Amino acid sequence: MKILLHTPHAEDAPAWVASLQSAQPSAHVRLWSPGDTADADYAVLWRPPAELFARRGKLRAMFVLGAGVDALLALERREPGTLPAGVPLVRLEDAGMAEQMAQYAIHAALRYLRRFDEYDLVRREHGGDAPWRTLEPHPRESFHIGVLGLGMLGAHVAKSLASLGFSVRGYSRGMKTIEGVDTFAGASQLPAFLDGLKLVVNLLPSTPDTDGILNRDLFARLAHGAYLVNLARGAHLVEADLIDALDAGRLAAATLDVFAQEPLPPEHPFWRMPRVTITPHISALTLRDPAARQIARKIEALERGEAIGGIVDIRRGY
Ligand code: OXD
Repeated sequence: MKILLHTPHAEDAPAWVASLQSAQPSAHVRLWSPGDTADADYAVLWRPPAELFARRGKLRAMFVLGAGVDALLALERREPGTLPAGVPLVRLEDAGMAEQMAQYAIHAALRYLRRFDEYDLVRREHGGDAPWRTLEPHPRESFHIGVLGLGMLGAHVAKSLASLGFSVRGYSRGMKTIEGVDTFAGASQLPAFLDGLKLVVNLLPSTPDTDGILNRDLFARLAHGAYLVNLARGAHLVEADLIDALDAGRLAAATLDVFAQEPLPPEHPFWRMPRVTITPHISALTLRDPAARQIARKIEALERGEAIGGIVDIRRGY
C-alpha cells in the first residue's frame, strides 16, 4: 500500500513520514514533491497545492492533518474539479486536540473572569509605579460563556467549562444535547444564544455560511464589555468590527489564535492593541503520533470495508 504525504512544513516532514510509517509498517510512505504523479492508495495532506491532484490515479481516501478542511474546500471552490470526485475526504477527530482546546479556553475564561489581563496591562503601563489596587472579579453567576460550534472540539470545550461551574451555552447548526450546557441550534436561535453572553469562544467550522459571523451585529448582542476568544479561523472575524468594538468599549478584550492572514503581518493593528492577546495558531496542535495512529486505524478499517468517522460532507463544508 502506498501513502502519499504532503506538508508545507519541510522541517517536520521526515518526522511525519516516520510516524506514519511506524503506525502502518507494511505501507510505503513517501513525501510528495512537485512532479510526483506516481500511484498512491491514500493521501495524507496539509495544505496541498492543486498540482498534487493532477494526473493522479484513483486514491481510496484523502486524510487531512487537522480538524479544519476549509483550505482544501476553498481550493476546490477556486479551481473546481481539483479534488478527485468520489474520494472520501477525512478530517482528524480529536487526536489530542480537544484537550488542548479546552486548556486554552479555560485559561482565557479564568484570565478574564479574574481580570488577570487587566493586572498585566496596569503593570505594563506603570512598571514598579503600578498602583497596588484590587479589581473586583466579575461575578461568576453573570459570566455566561457561549461556545459557537459543538463539533468534537466545541462540545469538549463547552463540557470542560461547565465542569468548572461556569454557566455555558452552546450553539450549533443542528440541535445537540450536552450535559450541563444549554444548547441552541440554527440561525433562528442565534440571538437567544448570544443574548448577554460575557465571553464567546468560537469553534465553528469555516464555511461560506459562517465566515464573517464574528461581526458588529453579533458583538451588539453580547453583554457590554464582553470578551471574544477565536480559536477557529480568521475568516470568521470581521477585523474592522472587532477594532471598533474594542475602541468603543463594547468588547473589553479579545484573544485571537487565528487570523485572516497568517503569520499576522508585522504592520497589523492587532499587534499594537494591548487588549488583543495574540497566539500563533497554537490552540490545538496536531500531535504527530496520535494523528498518525488514527489515520492508520482508519486505513485498516477502510481496507476491511468498514465505515469510518470523520468523513467530510463536502456540500455542507465540514
Ligand atoms: C486544524 C488547525 O484545523 O490546526 O486542525 O487549524
